[in-house]
Amino acid sequence: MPVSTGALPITAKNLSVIEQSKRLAAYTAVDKHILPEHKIIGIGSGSTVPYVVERIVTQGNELNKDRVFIPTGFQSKELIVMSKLNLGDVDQYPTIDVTIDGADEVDTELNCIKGGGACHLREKVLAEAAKTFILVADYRKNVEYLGQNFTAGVPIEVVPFAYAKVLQNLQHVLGSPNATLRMAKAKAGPVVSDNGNFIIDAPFSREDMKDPYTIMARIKMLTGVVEVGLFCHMAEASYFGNEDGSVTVK
Ligand code: ABF
Repeated sequence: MPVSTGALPITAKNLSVIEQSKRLAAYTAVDKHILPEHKIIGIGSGSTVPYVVERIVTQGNELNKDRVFIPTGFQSKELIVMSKLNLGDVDQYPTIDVTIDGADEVDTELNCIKGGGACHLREKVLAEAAKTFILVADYRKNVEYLGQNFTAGVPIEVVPFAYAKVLQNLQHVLGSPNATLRMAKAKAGPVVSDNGNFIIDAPFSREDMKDPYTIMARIKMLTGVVEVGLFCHMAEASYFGNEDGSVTVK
């Protein structure tokens, strides 16, 4: 059940309410879950995660000099390097103490949609590698069921060679007639992930989304699909910053 902790006052005058909410969620999650004994830390992607890193930096160089930070992609790698934290890779550290990441939507069972930023393959690897996986987001991401607000659909990473066939299967076999290939801004071409793959966004009905695990498993069976942006029963907790300065914890 959600509980409101009212953990931190929001004071920054130059941040919008949404940015303040992201920061509140991130700070609260770091304070609760990034403990002195945690040495290997996964850093996710998106616009909430910079506040996670910002808070970790305030824990001080004494603690951080003995830690290694594993990024989920180009953006978080830059963030780690710019913050002068130690950079590592998941092939060196396949077991991570805690990974903190953002989400596009989180339901009441802590299932979530991720991949709005096209990083969900690496995000899922770091989520699975983590002993504890924590989500941080602003209040707009806190939903009853997946697809409630995030209507773009489930992000699906596909190898370029197979995208047309996967798209056809999603539209005509798996019940997502509006599935589309994600295009870069100004339609300059398809969005390409950090792994050199394409992204398909596939909206599913409310009925289908009642069972996200089954949808995820069916999509993953399509040849050419690399990863699906449905994370089912992976997160231990999710923190949402609210407009009134409180934090909802699921
Ligand atoms: C990543 O960034 C995602 O998987 C998700 O698509 C997005 C969440 O972004 P934000 O923190 O910007 O809302 O974590």
